[in-house]
Amino acid sequence: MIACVEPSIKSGFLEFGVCTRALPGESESGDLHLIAPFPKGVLIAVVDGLGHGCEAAVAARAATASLRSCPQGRLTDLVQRCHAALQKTRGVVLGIASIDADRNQLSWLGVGNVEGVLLRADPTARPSREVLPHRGGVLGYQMPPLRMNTVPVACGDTLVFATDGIDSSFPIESPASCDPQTLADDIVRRHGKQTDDALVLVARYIGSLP
Ligand SMILES: [Mn+2]
Repeated sequence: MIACVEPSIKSGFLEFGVCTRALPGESESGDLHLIAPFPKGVLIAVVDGLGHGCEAAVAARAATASLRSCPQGRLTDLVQRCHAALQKTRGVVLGIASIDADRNQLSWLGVGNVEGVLLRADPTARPSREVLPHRGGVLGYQMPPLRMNTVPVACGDTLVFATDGIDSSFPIESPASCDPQTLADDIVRRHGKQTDDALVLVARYIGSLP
């Protein structure tokens, strides 16, 4: 069953869509997302609790609660705090990004198997896409040395996060004109695996709303 949040939502500095599907037979997904605006920025995260079902969902909820409680600040500090909050859980892998809307910068990092790509709206931009820097590991269990990148971000640029319930070879066409929710739904429908929970988050940077 596919549970979609429709239509695309505008929040803070983003227009976004999320599509998620629990492993067939499970009532709960261990894949969760978080959009947490703060003054002059927004935190965006996708977490995948280890395994699936109830215990995976418990770990994923603990991770999003930790991040939501304090969404502003250095990403490495947020992730350290999240790691500490997950010690008694199965742990999670995650992709996380923080946008500084004053500077038009995006910082991001990944731990474990979450894919992330930032697609440029400007057709002449080179490179036309950036890939999430990530390291192997599991938050709450074995945290690797974190590797964070900071890149410029412009209005219309689109961030896509996908958990490993999505075939990692999923193609992403230039989505500048594509509605974020439609794109998220499409990726899950066409590239979701039947063997794991799946979640796709598509977030387009729109700057400050008038
Ligand atoms: Mn998974």
